[in-house]
Amino acid sequence: MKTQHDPSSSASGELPVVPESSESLDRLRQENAQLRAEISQLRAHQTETNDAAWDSAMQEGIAYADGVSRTSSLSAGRLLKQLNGIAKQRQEAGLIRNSDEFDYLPRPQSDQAALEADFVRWGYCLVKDAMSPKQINAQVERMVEQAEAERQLESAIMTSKKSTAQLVNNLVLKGQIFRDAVEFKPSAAQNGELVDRLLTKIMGEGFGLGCAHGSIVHQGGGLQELHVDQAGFPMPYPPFPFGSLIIWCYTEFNLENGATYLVPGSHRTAGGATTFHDGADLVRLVEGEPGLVAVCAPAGTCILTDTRILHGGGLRTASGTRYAMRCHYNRWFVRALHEQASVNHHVPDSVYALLSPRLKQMMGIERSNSTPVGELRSEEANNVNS
Ligand SMILES: O=C(O)CCC(=O)C(=O)O
Ligand SMILES: [Fe+2]
Repeated sequence: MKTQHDPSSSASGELPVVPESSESLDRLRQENAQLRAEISQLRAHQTETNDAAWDSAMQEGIAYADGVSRTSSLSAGRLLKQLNGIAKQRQEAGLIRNSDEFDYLPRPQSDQAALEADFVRWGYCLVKDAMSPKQINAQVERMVEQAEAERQLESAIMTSKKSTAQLVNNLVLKGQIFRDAVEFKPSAAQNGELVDRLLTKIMGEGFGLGCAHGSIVHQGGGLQELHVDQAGFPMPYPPFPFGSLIIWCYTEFNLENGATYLVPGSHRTAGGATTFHDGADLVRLVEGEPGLVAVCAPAGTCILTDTRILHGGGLRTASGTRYAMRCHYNRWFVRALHEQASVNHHVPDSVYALLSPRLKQMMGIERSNSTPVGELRSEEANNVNS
């Protein structure tokens, strides 16, 4: 039967047919969810365009700073203060659960589409068997040797009290094996190319390296305050991360072993809006469901995180040691983020000679090209500058 046009309706054409099949109901539900997500994103980014709003903004002057921050930005730093001590409190109270207790949270896997879905929904995903046991052994061996040498030289960076954790900074200067892993060569990380593809989707082509360091956590070490890894950027955050911290698990990650604590889903809403804005109640997120969890992953897993996710190093209560390499990658226009990373400031010539073109690009230290490029060629020919 043909549907009649209802003249009193606001629709100008034919009225839509009421769907009968469950297939079209599903499709409409999806469309509806998509539209709701778009509306909530638009609300989050609504712009005031009236004259009164312009007048008060102009009167306020350049006010992207919060009056406290030295970096002239409304940074997440003060917002994060509400979480001071909360990881320790929850750990002591036994309130941090292993992520594998929640059947909906990410599990290690190799299917790219499923990994992308986890990353979008929860702010992290776990690449299964990203390194083989042999590759792990070779890297741990080199890291332990380097860590020992730095302690001997009294230049070691101890990051937890009573020397229960050590940071081995600037790994790209400290071994070919680390350089190869940083640029995802299958010789150093058997599933590195998948990690590379995911990072390229997260940050776009030509992403850079913020830092690559070794993390050695013994019993009693590892605990950090909860934070985000892009806290230096002004809030509110755009609907995408500026970078991604990835963690190569050289040993098994779980609550007792000092796995990374994180709040799954704290990075964004379904529509892409940020959770981080002035006045945000972060404690509610930490105490909610699933709340703060310890990421479970067997040795060999690579954990990819969205830099907007709330997380921190977890306390190791078990005996023994947690070994990992943490690499922070950034969109191509962002410089090294980690305050400790000085890797790009001084690269000895002997190491520079060993760097691949991609590593140089990642580190932002390509040598300048002595041949003039593009429009500058004609400039040189015409000597317009003299
Ligand atoms: O090592 C970890 O588990 C996390 C460390 C971390 O979040 C960081 O160094 O920014
Ligand atoms: Fe972090």
